[in-house]
Amino acid sequence: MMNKLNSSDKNDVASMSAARSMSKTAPPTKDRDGFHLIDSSPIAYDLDLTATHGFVDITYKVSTTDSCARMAFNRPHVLHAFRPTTILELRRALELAQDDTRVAVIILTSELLEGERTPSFCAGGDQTVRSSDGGYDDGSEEVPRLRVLDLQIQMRRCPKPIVAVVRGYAIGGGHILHMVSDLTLAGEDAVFGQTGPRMGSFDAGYGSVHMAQLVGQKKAREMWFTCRFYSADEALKMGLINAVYPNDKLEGEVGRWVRRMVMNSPTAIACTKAALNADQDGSAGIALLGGHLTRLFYMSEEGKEGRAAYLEGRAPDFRKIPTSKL
Ligand code: 1HA
Repeated sequence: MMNKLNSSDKNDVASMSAARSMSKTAPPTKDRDGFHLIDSSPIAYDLDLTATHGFVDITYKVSTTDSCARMAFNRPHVLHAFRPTTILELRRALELAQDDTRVAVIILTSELLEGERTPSFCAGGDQTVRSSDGGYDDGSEEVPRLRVLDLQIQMRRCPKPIVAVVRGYAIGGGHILHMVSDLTLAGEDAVFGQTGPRMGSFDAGYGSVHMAQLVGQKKAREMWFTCRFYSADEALKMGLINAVYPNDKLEGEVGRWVRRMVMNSPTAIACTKAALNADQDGSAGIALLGGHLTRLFYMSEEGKEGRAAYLEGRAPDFRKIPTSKL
């Protein structure tokens, strides 16, 4: 009964029956959720789509077995600092993952060159292409821009959960990308921090507002005003991340989290994500949640009757449909 489960054991896990005790008097246990029984082998990616899409600053892969996509910074010589090209590619990859019906969860991480380079998730904006004209400029766009802000918004609006998987440095704009991700799983060598006020930058958007929601106002001010760095354990204690694992166990544990999430209802997750974001995102946040509702309504009998009546040139007959239980 206590076998390891993988995502193909959908019925078993949906009822969480494998974690059920045979005894009718067993004490309640948090292990009843069956999470510990889920397969914790690293995810195997059967599709490497990096070259297909001409990506050079990132890699992009899909696992059709585990229903997830993985987009990874691939600039280890600068600790995965991003330039405009990197952000353009990430935005395209996110679009691909969002529209791919084989994908339910999206991982944002970095390629590691263990033993050759300091592990890093992302060291923020590449300062060698920071222009004096109000943005970053590597020749890929007409005008210097701060496109990472658009990526942050795209991540918030993406209906699928985004999991940041962090080894090493998550600094500056890289730190903000992990915060904007829905979940963060870290290796024990992860280091988190902002550097803006030391090197002439700041993020007065999610980088400040969302940080304060995660760690509280005092800690957020400390992070920004002092530019101190924090260990993975400290980050966990302050609510900045979800879990820390030994470096050699991280990929397997990521597999476990992903496999559990892809067993759950994508619609429930999408609507909850939109709801959790709605207060910070104001009217745009409510509009996204409202858009999810409208799409569901379009699939309902009432929605279809309205369309049919219009196309058939008759009055709609909503009375033939049992009244809404809302
Ligand atoms: O704030 C924003 C924005 C705000 C609003 C809107 C848009 C924004 C967009 C971006 C940003 C920002 O990201 S600002 C923050 C930019 N990032 C930083 O200030 C971090 C800079 N890096 C460091 O402080 C350190 O590298 C480190 C603490 C993360 C690690 O130190 P370490 O292990 O001593 O490595 P280090 O030798 O410094 O770096 C390794 C190599 O990577 C170096 O190159 P090398 O000398 O080997 O040729 C280093 O220059 C390069 N590198 C690291 N970070 C960056 C970088 N090169 C360019 N840009 C970087 N950010």
